[in-house]
Amino acid sequence: EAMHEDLRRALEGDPAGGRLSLVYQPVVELASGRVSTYEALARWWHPAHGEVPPSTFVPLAEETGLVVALGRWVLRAACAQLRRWEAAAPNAERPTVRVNLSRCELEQPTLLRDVADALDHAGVSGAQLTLELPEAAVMRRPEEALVTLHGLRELGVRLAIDDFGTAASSLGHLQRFPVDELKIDRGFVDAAPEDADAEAVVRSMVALGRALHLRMVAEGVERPAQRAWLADVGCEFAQGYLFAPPGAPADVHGSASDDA
Ligand code: G
Ligand code: G
Ligand code: MN
Ligand code: NA
Repeated sequence: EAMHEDLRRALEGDPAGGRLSLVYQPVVELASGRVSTYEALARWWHPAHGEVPPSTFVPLAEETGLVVALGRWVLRAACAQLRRWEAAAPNAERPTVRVNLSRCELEQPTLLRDVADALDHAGVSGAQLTLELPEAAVMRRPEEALVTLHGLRELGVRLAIDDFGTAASSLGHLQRFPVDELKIDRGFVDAAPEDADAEAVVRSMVALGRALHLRMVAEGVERPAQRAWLADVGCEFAQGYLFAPPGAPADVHGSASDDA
C-alpha cells in the first residue's frame, strides 16, 4: 500500500513498484537554433496510480530516506544514456546532459562520491554532466554549499543555478560560487516581453549573468515573440515547449536507445 515501498521497489528494478525512467528536454542555442544539451527529467509510472510527477515522488523520497537511492538512479541512468548517444553517433561532438538535484540531495554527504561513481561506471567525462541546483537550495546554507560546489567542480562537472530569481540570491554569494550558468525561472519568462516589469527583470538578470561571465538559459519559452526578444536582450540559450517538450531519448536524438 505505502507509496514509498513501491518507490523503493521501482528503484530496485522490481516491476511491482512500477517503472522509473528519464525523459529529456533540449536546451537550444538561440543564435543557431542548435540543440546544445538535454535536461534529464525523472518520471515514475506507478502500476495503480499511473504517472506520478516528480513534484510528488522527489519529496516522498526525501521524507522516507530513499533520496540517496533516487539520486544515484537518476545519475546512473543519465550517464548511461550519454554512453548510448555516443555509441549511436561516435563521430559527433561529445553529448552532454543535465541532471536536477534537490536541496536534500545537495546536502547529502555521499553526493560527491555518487557523482564520481556514476561518471566512472558509465565511462563518461565530468565535462559531459551539468548539475542543476535550485537557487533556494544553494542559498539556504551558502557556506556549506560553497564547499560542496567546489568539490563537484573538482570532478569536472558544470554547475547551473536553476529557478534563478525565485530565492533572492545574495549577489555576494553568487559572485563567489563556482557556477557556470543561470537558468532564469519560467515565472519571469512567462509574462515577458509584453509585461514591462517582467521584461525589465529578465533583461537585468541577463545583464547580471553576463557581467559575471555566466551562461544564461531562459526556461519555459513557449512563444516565438519570447524567443526573438530573448536573443535581442543577449540571452544565448533557451528551453521550452516552443522548441520541444521533454521526450523519450530515442525521440530527442532520433537514434537507438535502450530503456533508461
Ligand atoms: O519534469 P517536470 O516539469 O514535471 O519537473 C517538475 C520538477 O521536478 C522540476 O522542478 C524538476 O527540476 C524536478 N525534477 C525532475 N526530475 C528530477 C530529478 O531527477 N531529480 C530531482 N531532484 N528533481 C527532478
Ligand atoms: O524546475 P525545472 O526547471 O527543472 O522544471 C522543469 C519542468 O518544466 C519540467 O517539468 C518541464 O516539463 C517543465 N517545462 C519545460 N518547458 C516548459 C514550458 O515551455 N512551459 C511550461 N509551462 N513548462 C515547461
Ligand atoms: Mn531544471
Ligand atoms: Na527550473
